[in-house]
Amino acid sequence: KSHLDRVQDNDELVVLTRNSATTYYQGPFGPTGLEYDLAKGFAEFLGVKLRLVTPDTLSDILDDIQSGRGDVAAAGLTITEERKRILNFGPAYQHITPQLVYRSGHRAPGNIEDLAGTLEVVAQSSHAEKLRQLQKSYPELTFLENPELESEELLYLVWEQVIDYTVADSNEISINRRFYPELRVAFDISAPEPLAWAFPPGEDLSLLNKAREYFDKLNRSGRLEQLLDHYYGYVSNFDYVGTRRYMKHIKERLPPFRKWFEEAGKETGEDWRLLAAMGYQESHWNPKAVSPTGVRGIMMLTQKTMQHLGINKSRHNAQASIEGGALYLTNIKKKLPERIKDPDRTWLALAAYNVGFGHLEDARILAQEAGANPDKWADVKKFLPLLSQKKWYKKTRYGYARGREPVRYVENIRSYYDILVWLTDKD
Ligand code: ILE
Repeated sequence: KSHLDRVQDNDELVVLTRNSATTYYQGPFGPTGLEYDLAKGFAEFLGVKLRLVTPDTLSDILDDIQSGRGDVAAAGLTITEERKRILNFGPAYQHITPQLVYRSGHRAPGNIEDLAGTLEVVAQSSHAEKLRQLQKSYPELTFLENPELESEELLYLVWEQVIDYTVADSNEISINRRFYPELRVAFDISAPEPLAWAFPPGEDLSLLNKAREYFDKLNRSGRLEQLLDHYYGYVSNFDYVGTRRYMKHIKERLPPFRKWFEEAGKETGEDWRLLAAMGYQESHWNPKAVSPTGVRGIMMLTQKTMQHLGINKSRHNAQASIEGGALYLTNIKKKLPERIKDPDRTWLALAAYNVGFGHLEDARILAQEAGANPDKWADVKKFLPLLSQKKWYKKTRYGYARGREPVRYVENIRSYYDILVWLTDKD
């Protein structure tokens, strides 16, 4: 029986992937990520169910697909010379550039000979392969292959100044720079490279040929373009403005929306300035804002959430979006145990607004198990980031989450809120 027949007989497509912002994770509004969307589409195209498997490491993904423990590996994999010898690759769906990353405040290396410090990359990654090649021309070049961590985790270590450099794919870098703006690209490690799905080795190309058909269709319909734009398009024009810029926006952008924030505040009992601070964090008070997870408008809600809240207006309608955001926040607050009082109640609810209620619960459980207080934001915020590390999220109900994101989210809103309170208390 052919590979395709087996998939169809089992009524299941087993896709090996990894948890990361560019591939697959549980977002606040359900499973998301480019690979997730592509894999789901492919399973539908084949008329079978989708089963996602997330092996522990990149090496495991490669081993598993090589020995046929999985039908396809969809994990932001680069087509490399070494891999081509042991795997079959589907069509390229995206081109990315591997880049060397350092932290601002440190000297920017000009080129590979200019590195002064520790360089770590994901073990068995395309980056390790590339660096090994470079070592032939630059024998001085040394680096470590980290067998446990994801490339996002290595980016974080650079940010934390635990290591000096890493190499990561340009798409992962741009997404992660929104949260770690101090990460900087020093230079490209190579020309752009294709990403593609990997299939088990051998002569049986029946499933791979189906994937070709599928990607052809996505290409022709413009759907692939749309997906890439959906996940990456916004990144380049997303910036973390400083306080001065924020003050300027308070004068220039906030006034037309102020009455809607006040109205939503009255309706829900929330301080309008908190809602306004959320709106700023979400969209910089831009009613046309669009983001990767399909959220839109001033308060960055999904259409589903809007409907769920009983608001049948466009999310680009500022008043509707603001009302939706406020209602959504109070709904989350109602779900938190009575005993949690403000301000912790608000900070925890905001974190859930950003990362999803289930993930917040997971972090609170981890906090409790460690003897910390699950009702205190200051404690919970130490546990949220653990949700992006396998050894922790393995034990949780909802699994991987970009746990540093809600922390930054809440802390930003708190600063925006403080400033707004300070400004409006003066007048
Ligand atoms: N694109 C890179 C690779 O294929 C990533 C490394 C997945 C983390 O190795």
